[in-house]
Amino acid sequence: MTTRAFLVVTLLAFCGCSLTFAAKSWWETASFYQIYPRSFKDSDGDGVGDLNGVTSVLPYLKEIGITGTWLSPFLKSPMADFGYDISNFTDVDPLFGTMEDFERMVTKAKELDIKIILDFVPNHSSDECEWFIKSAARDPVYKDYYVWHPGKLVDGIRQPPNNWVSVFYGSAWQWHEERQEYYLHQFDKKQPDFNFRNPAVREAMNNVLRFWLEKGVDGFRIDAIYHAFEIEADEDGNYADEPVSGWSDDPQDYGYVRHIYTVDQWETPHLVYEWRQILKDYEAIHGGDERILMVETWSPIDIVMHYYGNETADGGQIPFNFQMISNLDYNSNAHHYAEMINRWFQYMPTGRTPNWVIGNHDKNRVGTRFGAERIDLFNILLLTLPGCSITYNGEEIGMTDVWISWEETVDPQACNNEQEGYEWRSRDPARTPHQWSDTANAGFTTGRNTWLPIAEDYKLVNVKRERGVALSHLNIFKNLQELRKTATLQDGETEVKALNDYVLAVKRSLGENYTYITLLNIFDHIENFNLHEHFADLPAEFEYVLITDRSIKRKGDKTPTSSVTLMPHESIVLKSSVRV
Ligand SMILES: *[C@@H]1O[C@H](CO)[C@@H](O)[C@H](O)[C@H]1NC(C)=O
Ligand SMILES: *[C@@H]1O[C@H](CO)[C@@H](O)[C@H](O)[C@H]1NC(C)=O
Ligand SMILES: *[C@@H]1O[C@H](CO)[C@@H](O)[C@H](O)[C@H]1NC(C)=O
Ligand SMILES: CC(=O)N[C@H]1CO[C@H](CO)[C@@H](O)[C@@H]1O
Ligand SMILES: [Ca+2]
Ligand SMILES: [Ca+2]
Repeated sequence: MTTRAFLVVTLLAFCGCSLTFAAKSWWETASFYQIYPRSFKDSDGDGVGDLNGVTSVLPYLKEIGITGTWLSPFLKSPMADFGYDISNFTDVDPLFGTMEDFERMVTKAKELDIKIILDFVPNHSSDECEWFIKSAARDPVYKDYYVWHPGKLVDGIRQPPNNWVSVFYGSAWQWHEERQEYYLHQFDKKQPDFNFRNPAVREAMNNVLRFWLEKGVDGFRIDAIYHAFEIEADEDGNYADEPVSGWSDDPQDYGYVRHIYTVDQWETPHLVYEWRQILKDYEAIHGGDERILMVETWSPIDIVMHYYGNETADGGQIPFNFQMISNLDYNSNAHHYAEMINRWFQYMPTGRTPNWVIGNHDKNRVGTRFGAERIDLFNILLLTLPGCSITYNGEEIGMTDVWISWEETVDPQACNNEQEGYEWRSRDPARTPHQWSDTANAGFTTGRNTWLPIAEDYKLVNVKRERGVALSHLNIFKNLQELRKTATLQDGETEVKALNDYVLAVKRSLGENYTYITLLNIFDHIENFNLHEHFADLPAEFEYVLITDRSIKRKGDKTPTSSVTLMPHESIVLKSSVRV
């Protein structure tokens, strides 16, 4: 045996690492948490959450095992879309605090070893952004920062350039009196789209990334990237109509046309590669842990995969995996679950890391979409699958949607439309204030009013109470984070399968280490399985390491592998009694 081979063998024996030797980067098994700052914690009693509020509860993130948090925007904004309409990309909105407050938050997060990820909203700016104002005034530097068009004349009447529709209803083109042209807005008319075909715009956005890297952020979550590019104008400067979909008979409705020219243009992933290079350049000069990009795109899965990178360029480390959000509902059975999870593995390029998302500020809460009896199920699933998990604030305590009257509704996606059907369009129900305690306004604010109502169930569903209840959603979440630290859950192989229509199993194994099996009973039947019939090479006995309030077994109880029983809606994690 040569010395070198001997060294490798002893190293392997010594540290017990798996044969693929590469050390993992911090984010690869991270547990991320999305904070919606308006609703997390209010520090000054105005009823709106803010940065000092977030700073004050960072120890809570530590308590629940969070590695990093991405925060929805808190940048300068007229708040036509609650901060997704940014008027200054390098300034904090006074509603959320000051740049000094931001810096304090970063410092505190670093002390606690929690990574801070900023929401980067490149698809548009606010119409109150200085760049837009100058563009409208045809300032030579900014003239082409946005997508402008004179429109067309039909019978002498000026019409928008084409039939493109905004996500928030109505034409995607807005007439601008001063410039005497239309500008493109894929969202609200107060959110003009940038012209990413202009190199100056790309450089301006690159500088925004550099600015925040200098401020110490650990990465960015890129909002709605699939809207970045539109099809190029033809020789006459015109943009083609999108084909009518046949799904809606209202030409103002976003579903009226098929979006083949306004989303998912081939250039878009390359924009993300360019941004990743900026992060790498920064790391090369300043060192420190890897900076990350999370990419939000609601695209078909084969397109999503392009955001990981190509053969020569890296893209985002975490293109959000929305398979479960988009394709599962209340009635989905275990085969659907298995299929949605395995699809990601099938499509993911080798060497990349999977990620799992089940909720965010744009979707109904898990307990409302899938039923309160499945809240633990999803937390258990997300935290025992390999790769990174992303939890929307409040899901760890099992918050559910809050019904909000039309009068109290504030989400533009609902308010820009007629009243009929607003409940279906409004994203407010999943954005209500975080429930910290059973005191007034759930401990969210010391003020009298809150920007959205507090959930009626806050006296039962809150952090303080759940800390004291052994099998609360919160404590189950915390127990999961402890389990996640084991070598098998960090590095193990994964097998996901439906045992029948009702029960999903996730097996994690790692060489000669303990094997873990997550069993999720999605429905309300009692189920019994001989796990030997479903998985090879299992030892004769397993131990319960995680139970829920549906369980009749206790933690530490043993079960023969040949006969594992699940109660209705019971989700558990089992650990092999011996190393296999
Ligand atoms: C098994 O896991 C333990 C910790 O749970 C770890 O110390 C050990 O190195 C692992 N062994 C192998 C063979 O992976
Ligand atoms: C953004 O705000 C900063 C700080 O107030 C200011 O220096 C900068 O010029 C502003 N940028 C734009 C584009 O308005
Ligand atoms: C990958 O993307 C980079 C950056 O956009 C580009 O220059 C390169 O040609 C692409 N490589 C392949 C193999 O497509
Ligand atoms: C997916 C999506 O629509 N993301 C964001 C894009 O921008 C709009 C408008 O600002 C936001 O409302 C969305 O949340
Ligand atoms: Ca406040
Ligand atoms: Ca765009």
